[in-house]
Amino acid sequence: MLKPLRHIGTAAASAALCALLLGLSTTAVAAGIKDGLKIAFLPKQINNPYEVIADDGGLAAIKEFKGEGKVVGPSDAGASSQVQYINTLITQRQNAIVIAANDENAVVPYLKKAMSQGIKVVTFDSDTAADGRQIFVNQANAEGIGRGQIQLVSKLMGGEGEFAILSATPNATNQNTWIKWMQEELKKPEYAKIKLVKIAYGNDDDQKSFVETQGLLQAYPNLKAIVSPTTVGIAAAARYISTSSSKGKVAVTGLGTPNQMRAFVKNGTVQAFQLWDPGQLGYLAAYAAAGLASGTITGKEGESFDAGKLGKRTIGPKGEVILGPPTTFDATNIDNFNF
Ligand code: RAM
Repeated sequence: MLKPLRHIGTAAASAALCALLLGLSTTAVAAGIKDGLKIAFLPKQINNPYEVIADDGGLAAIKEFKGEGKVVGPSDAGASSQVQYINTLITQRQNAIVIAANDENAVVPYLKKAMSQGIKVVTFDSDTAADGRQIFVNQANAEGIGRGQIQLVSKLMGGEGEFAILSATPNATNQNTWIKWMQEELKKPEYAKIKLVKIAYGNDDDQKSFVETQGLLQAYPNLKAIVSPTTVGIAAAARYISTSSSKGKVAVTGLGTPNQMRAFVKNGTVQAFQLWDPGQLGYLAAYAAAGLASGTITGKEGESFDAGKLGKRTIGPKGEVILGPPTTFDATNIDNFNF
């Protein structure tokens, strides 16, 4: 009799221990995060597939810590298109706004107004000037992204020839920062035979990016590559080139989502391109916003916060939190990614 009883006792004890551990781990997922936080995502544009994945990642995080999440935003990435949404979110008394800014400065006065009323502001994907937010959640180190794009295109061009950049909007903070680092990288002697002939802007609009691609090919008959550091631009450029006589002659690379680029890799239009996981970016940004809104962090360098399945993250200089390094996709690995 003793043995089974002891056995039951042990089972009960281990069940209790399990419950305790489970309880602890549930608390750990949302360490210090208040229930019911109202967090709004404000992407560059609501109809950009990249932004949709990022926002969905944010909403998944908000569900984990039992907040109330929502996504609002403009259909174009114009400099001031987000202002009216910020004003509405202030009126609605959101606890935090998570914004991918279309312009470094245009939204700042409105975000400052939000912060002065106790609403926490996190930028992600595309930053504002530092006084417009408390934390910037960056997809990867900006210098690394910019330099990496040149290293990749140089390889695809065999180290020489003309190339053009097809960017997003002329005011996009993220693309402009990456382009600045691309130009820095180009100063190195190993790129002496590579020439950047033009920076074109497709405004993160599919049709405009398509037409700009056509224009680049016409204006620069010797073009050997187009680098498009925007998921909208690279997909439009690849679509144009895939059915043109430039296919196989002009390399297309940049930053794209594997799901949008898969067909172009398979049909030989694109050899390699890069990105990070946009869903993880939104997820991390939501946890940063929750930490600020719960008072567990203030945005100062050195503070750490719990980011759910992404673990503990630490705030770096200038309130920046970095997700991680980008991945290079090509025919050998693209099928391992579904976003
Ligand atoms: C587009 C947007 C976004 C950028 C990606 C790479 O979807 O411009 O801001 O991070 O491309």
